[in-house]
Amino acid sequence: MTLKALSVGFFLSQVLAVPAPRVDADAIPFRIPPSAASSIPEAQSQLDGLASFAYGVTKSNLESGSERRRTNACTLSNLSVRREWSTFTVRQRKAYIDAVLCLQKLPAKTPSSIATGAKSRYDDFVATHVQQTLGIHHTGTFLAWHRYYVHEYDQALRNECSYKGDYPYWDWPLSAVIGMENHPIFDGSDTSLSGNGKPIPNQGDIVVRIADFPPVNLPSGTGGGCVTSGPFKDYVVNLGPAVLLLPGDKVEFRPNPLDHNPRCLKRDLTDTVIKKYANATAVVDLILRSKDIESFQTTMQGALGSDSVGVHGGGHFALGGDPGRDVFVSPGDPAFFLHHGMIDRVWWIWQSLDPKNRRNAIHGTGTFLNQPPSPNTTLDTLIDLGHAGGSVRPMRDLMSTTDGPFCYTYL
Ligand SMILES: [Cu+2]
Repeated sequence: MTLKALSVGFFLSQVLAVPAPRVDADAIPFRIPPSAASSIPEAQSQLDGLASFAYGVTKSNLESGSERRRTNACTLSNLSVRREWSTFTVRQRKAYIDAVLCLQKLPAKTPSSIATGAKSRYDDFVATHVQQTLGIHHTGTFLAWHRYYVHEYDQALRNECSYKGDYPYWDWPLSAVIGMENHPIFDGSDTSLSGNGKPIPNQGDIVVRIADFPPVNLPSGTGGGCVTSGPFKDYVVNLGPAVLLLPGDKVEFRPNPLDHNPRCLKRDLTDTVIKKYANATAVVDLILRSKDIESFQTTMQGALGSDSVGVHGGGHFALGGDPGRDVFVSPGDPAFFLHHGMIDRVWWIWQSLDPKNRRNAIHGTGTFLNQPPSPNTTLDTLIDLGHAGGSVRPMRDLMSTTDGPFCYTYL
């Protein structure tokens, strides 16, 4: 939180007014705010407080062991910490980038009979997401599936590319304050995940259409073309498009998005979108207003028929470009994995506010908006990440960041 506090120093005093992490949950003098502040600095302060509280709850659970299974080896001493990219040193950023580049060079495990376009270990993750998209968005599995997916990506970086650092996430509210291109993830430097795409002027709106619901119109950004600098300037996107939304209400797709279709990574960084859908007020409002998992995950993905794409869509559409605007192929942009780190963090915070009722809360079925109708997702529903990695696991293993196979927290 150091740099965040620095970059938005004008409300440093309020940040300091909330308890710092590394304190016992019971000792946290924290009152859950009744609602999100409309003032961005105040909402940021609320969010910092909520995250500190969640950290305290996680820590206290590990100390007491009350939430742990006896077989679980997660303790305070091996608890890994996920941090915002801005808090990484130059060296730490480079280590992470090197590991991602390594994954993009390793051979794929996905047989070409399944996906001729899966050319690298990195592509295994993209291919799995493409194959399962309609079973993992607007379903009961959405949050847990992506938690497991991000975890296995983290594991691949460590086990196959010798990564030893912390896992990074993307703090959207910071981008909403300082602008996408000023965020160290997207500033285009050697220590970013590459920046904006080459500017393409006079682009039309992006029109998001789902089923028969009224569409949501989003402005296009300040880029649109291939990224021009940074570590992923020469990175080749191999898979897709499947349903790529283009400016001017157009859609691009391939008959088989798993076929090989090499092209550059495009971005269209869009401040308007991150400011509108994923600023601090929006994030805190999502956390505080959602009283059950149904409303939490629906609001997060954009309630259909509302004019919102939620914080989830907010992050994806603020990246823009190709494959950023393709719900199937979006993990083809390396920033996806920092975006979904933040998605997971927000879920972790929300769960921590009422662990008894929220830790195992699931709502939904196994099909996108339950079309075609399918059975309800339960704690016994199995999640299979295919060639991306990991064993087939029941949902119950994926509901906690410390009780089960995972052992991490967020700062
Ligand atoms: Cu997804």
